[in-house]
Amino acid sequence: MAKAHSYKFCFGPWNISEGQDPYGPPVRQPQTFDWKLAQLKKHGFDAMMFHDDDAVPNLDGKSAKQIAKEARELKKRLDGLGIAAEMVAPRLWFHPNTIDGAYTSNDPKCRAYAIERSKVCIDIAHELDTDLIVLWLAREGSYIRESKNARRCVDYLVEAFDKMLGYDKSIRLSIEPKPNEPMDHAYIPTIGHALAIAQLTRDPKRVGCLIESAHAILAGLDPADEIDFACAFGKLWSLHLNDQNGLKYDQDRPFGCTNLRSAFDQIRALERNGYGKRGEYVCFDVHPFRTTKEEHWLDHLTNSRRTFLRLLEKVRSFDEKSAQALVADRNYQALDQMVIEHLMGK
Ligand code: GLO
Ligand code: MG
Repeated sequence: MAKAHSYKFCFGPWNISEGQDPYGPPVRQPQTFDWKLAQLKKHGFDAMMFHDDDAVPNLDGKSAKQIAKEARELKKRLDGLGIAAEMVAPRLWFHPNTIDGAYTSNDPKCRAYAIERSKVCIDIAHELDTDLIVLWLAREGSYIRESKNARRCVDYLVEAFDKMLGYDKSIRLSIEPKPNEPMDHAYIPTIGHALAIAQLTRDPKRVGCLIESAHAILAGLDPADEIDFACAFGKLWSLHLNDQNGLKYDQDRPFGCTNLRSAFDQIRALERNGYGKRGEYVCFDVHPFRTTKEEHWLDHLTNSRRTFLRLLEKVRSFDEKSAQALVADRNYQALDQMVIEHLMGK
């Protein structure tokens, strides 16, 4: 199998999930954070992604000093294990103040909470030595259109991003678009929206994006084209590879599980743009199937990594010269079959 080459891999503690869904409770006993860290290392991953409260649990009740202390302690443990923190993301969808949205809540007190919480997230990122703040804008959208003023919400979002950019001049914001779930419609559903709103902020250079394969598919878009688009702007700063079977709930399936060819195309796009060469990570935002037994609890992550590396070999051994000859001859039927044969192997 190809060596990891320039690719570095990561996942988040939430990717070792316990199996709860809207229709049933957890089916696996929660594991400790230390166990998750140890598994990450053991299975060839290099970094962990963090929500602010993955790094410092129950942070809403804690003082700034206490938060900094706990974050520093975590950093020491990560250093001891040789694990980097890829990013920190403010969890802006759990707290009662985020019921009607965070930055775009109709209530000014709730909007202020969201901004304060984001500053705490930035402080934690600082302690963990990462400059990347990921913004999955879970509840920035509406259930019914008339409940919010979408025009004003764009201003609220820009105002929040500006406050973060002004609070710490060294951080970068990486917006993770998703078109729906939990909302009916989100205000930043695609990479185009993320990169457009970046232009309205006080420092567009520090506002980029994160592509999640499933989110692109839910928006009816092709994840590989989204990758090329973001890279054309130099703005793809993180990546959540996974898979999604059609337009339904967000599935976070293992990478390549549903559409191997699309996974191949996503890696081709990463390769041609040199993704990873500037230190970016390949993260797998995947979840185990609910039926998974505890002894197989890491398999969705190790399988995603394995599929990535096997497909990377397929990308690197693809006969580009013959492919280009077929493109020149506009023989897309033969090109199509060539890709299929290559993926099927001997
Ligand atoms: C959910 C998102 C979520 C984010 C994570 C990091 O659909 O993909 O898992 O990636 O909270 O911000
Ligand atoms: Mg994600």
